[in-house]
Amino acid sequence: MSIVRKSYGERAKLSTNDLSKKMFDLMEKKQTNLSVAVDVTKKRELIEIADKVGPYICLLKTHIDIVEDFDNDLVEQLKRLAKKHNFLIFEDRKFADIGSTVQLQYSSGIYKIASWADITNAHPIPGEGIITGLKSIGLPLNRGLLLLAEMSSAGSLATGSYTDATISMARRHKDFVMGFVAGRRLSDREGEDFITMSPGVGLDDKGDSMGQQYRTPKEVIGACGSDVIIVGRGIYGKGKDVVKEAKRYRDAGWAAYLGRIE
Ligand code: S5P
Repeated sequence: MSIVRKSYGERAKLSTNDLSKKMFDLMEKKQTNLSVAVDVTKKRELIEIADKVGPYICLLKTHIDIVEDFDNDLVEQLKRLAKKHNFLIFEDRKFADIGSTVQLQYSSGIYKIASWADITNAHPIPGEGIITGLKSIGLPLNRGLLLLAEMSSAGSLATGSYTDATISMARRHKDFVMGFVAGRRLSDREGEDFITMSPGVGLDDKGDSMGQQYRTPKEVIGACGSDVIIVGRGIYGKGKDVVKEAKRYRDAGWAAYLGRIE
């Protein structure tokens, strides 16, 4: 796989996927390829962190179902912060069911994810119907989907032919599938440009006690050609200064990107 030397701005111009275009444009303008994964269980904490990291991120990643005091006002506040700081919202729902079920999970229930999350993601395990189902809800709302082609955790089964089949599925739905959650750039075919977002990024630790594995922004963006670093506990973990860490990861991610395109 060759490393992409094009800037995010150039890729925005060339992209055929509306949301990728928006994402690349935002990254170029705001000079950040950092996404913060805010895995906290209290509404107030989620909003507080989102507001603090807002100026430094291109994308806020949520796990909305872990928030104990979830209500519609949380969604309204997140949307307001997204506007205030100019970032997109990614609900990391990891859908993994048949098309007809994911349609309902995406549009309905308490969370009504499709109504507020610019981006969500899905495991390709059920086959292409999962994309068709999500697309029927998301595309009319200008939403985008990431497929989990690889995972950052030790022993992940998403490797080899599974990852290859995921790329083929994405190619058949380029209007809705904007790219992948993966550890590296997966495709450099002429005329297509999937965005790659990589979790499992840390500057201080190598992993956690439950199989998470961390690499540095330099490895992920520079050597492996990914586009967005997803960082959680490295920024908001115990005793951390959230703003200081967000700046630090933003700077590290951006430096790795500049080193790659130059
Ligand atoms: O392979 C993956 C895919 C995802 S989306 N590995 C991951 O860790 N994630 C998510 O990224 C995970 O659900 C969590 O929200 C975040 C990583 O958090 P951290 O605290 O380990 O940086």
